[in-house]
Amino acid sequence: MLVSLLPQEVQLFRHNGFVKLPTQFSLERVKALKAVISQNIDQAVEPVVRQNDRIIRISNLWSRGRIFRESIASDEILDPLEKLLGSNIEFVLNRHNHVYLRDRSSTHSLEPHRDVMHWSRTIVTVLVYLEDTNVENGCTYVVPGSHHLPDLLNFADQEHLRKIVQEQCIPVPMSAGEMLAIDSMIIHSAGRNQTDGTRMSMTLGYHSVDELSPVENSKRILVRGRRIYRGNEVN
Ligand SMILES: O=C(O)CCC(=O)C(=O)O
Repeated sequence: MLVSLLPQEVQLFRHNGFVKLPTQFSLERVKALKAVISQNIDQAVEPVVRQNDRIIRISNLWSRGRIFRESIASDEILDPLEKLLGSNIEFVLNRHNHVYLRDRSSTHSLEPHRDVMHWSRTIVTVLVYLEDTNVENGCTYVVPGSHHLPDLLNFADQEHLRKIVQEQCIPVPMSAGEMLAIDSMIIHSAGRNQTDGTRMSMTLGYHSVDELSPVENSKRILVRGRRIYRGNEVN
């Protein structure tokens, strides 16, 4: 039986802006995902992002086959997410939905950033690590609680942001198969890979079903529960 998030862990997520999921992918699943990802990279299956002629990101995972769809909609992810997002959950196609393969030369996502612009439209991002990540090979960094900070990225004086990031950012080392859920308003970045190896991870975005939207959104895939509409004119 799968374990889920405790109420206290939900509270920590709300407070800190991130939580390590109690579930993880089996090493068999990790191996199978890595094999398909390597194949996609070798065959340069579009859409991909290159840096120095090397593919460092493959995008649109949802359309890349069964193993990705099964992983994105897996109980390992959705059981704990239900505690954060409720029972009706959509996968977001047009934010993240990608795998990064980072090496020493990769510079993507090294700058501290938020994935979304406003707390009223945030998403939950799940980072799935397909290789062990640590300070040496560039694990994820977060500024705990920074999802609550107003207007931080718009400060005229970017010195504030730099100081906060420099002094308050903490590394989150994770093992292969483990998963980190973040509120996408949290200030975060990938670390620099200083090794000769790679650092592979999937970045996946989820949202609760929008109860006030009467139309289907083609950029959202229902992965658990059902679409509900609760606009005033029908209640
Ligand atoms: O891989 C990470 O540690 C962070 C990824 C990230 O920031 C992104 O994909 O937007």
